[in-house]
Amino acid sequence: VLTHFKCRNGMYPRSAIERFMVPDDKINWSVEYKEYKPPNHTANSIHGKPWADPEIGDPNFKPKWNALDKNVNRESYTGQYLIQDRYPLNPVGRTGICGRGVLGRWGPNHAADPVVTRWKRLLSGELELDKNHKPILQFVAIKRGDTGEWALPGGMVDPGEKVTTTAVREFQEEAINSLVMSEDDKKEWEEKFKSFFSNGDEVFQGYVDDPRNTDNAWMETSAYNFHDDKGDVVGALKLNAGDDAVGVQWVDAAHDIKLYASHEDIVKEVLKRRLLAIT
Ligand code: RP5
Ligand code: MG
Ligand code: MG
Repeated sequence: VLTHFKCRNGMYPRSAIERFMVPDDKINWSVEYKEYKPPNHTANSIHGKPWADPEIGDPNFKPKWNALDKNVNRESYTGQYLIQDRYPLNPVGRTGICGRGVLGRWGPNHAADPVVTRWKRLLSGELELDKNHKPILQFVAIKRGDTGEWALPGGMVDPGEKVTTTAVREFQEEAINSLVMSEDDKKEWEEKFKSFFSNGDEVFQGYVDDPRNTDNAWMETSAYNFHDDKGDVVGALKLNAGDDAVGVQWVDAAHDIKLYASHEDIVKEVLKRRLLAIT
């Protein structure tokens, strides 16, 4: 069953607004919660941004909910979401805040997450094994500038952009700092890693328990695993934090790992699949 914790109770990010308390058993919209009066918040910073929707009720804003709306995907991976008095409703349930907070889109905000993996190796090149004699999977994590948490180097899908393209582009921007590369260096990099990034395995598609979610706007993502089994492709990757990332490193994909939003679930899924694939 889908649920959420990180977008419920406590302060809303980058604001002085406290979410209305939502107990576990009152998350679902179908459960009555008479006292529920969430504050309404849409951050000033998103008004008029080209990547943000207008206000609901703006005569020029005629969104097609639950559909591909021109270039903007307003479909949810969770199925049909409800519209209440013109506002889309979070498919998981109450978050204690309405409006769209810092998110640009009403309804689903689509992102993509790259999970770039390799096996941990000794200096000799041999696989390092854990105490159960299993190889140790590592993935590229970035430190988010906004919350300081370690996360996958994901980002928002641009209108009309292919989701797999977003995953690779965000990896380049946040983990390689391609934004400061010259066009020539970028071309060279792309040539070198073209085949590696051309076949990612889709490992997750769905709702993200992101701290920015509200009752009317939420994050969804598609995650792709790009795995370097021999370790000779990603070995050449020079990691360099860029854009809104303030750190980047290879991290062991352990079971007790703590990451931003739902990213630990995604990493655990990749770990499970990778270990299954070698036995
Ligand atoms: C998460 O937020 C997604 O899984 C993705 O990693 C990220 C996209 O937002 P930004 O990194 O662009 O803030 O929900
Ligand atoms: Mg980004
Ligand atoms: Mg990002």
